[in-house]
Amino acid sequence: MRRAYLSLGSNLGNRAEHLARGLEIVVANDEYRVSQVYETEPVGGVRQDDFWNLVVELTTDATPRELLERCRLAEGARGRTRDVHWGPRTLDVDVLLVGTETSDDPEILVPHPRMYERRFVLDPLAELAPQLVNEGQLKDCAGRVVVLGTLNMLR
Ligand code: PH2
Ligand code: MG
Ligand code: MG
Repeated sequence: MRRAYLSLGSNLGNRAEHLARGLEIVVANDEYRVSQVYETEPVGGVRQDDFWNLVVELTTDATPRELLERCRLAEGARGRTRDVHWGPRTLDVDVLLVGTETSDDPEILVPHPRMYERRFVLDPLAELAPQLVNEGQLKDCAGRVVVLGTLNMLR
């Protein structure tokens, strides 16, 4: 067993519901801890509404590939379509870290190659696992973020 971290984001439709339902799918039968929900300014891509983002920690034996499959299942279940690159989405789930494993499979790069540039990833990650993020990394990365509270509170 090791700790894996996934990032969930939504900025289209009922964001709390997409996050909550998606979360149920990605955790499967693993033990998990979830960060609070952060309202975050869109980074890159087209002009679009603010995202709600969170990070979940799994205690799992799943491989990066298996985790990617869960991400795709959860996105599909929430009606995710892929029309605009980095455009608005009901649910996006990305694998950030899987223990100390690295993956150079182009479909599932681990650690996530852009995670340290993104405040919407690092703030919720630091909430769950402060040892994985340092002050300098937080200072250098982009995007306004506001803590909204727990997912249960927002549903
Ligand atoms: N996801 C992206 C691009 N930009 N910005 C925010 N704030 N939150 C996201 O989840 C996000 C983004 C690509 O997946
Ligand atoms: Mg993403
Ligand atoms: Mg994605």
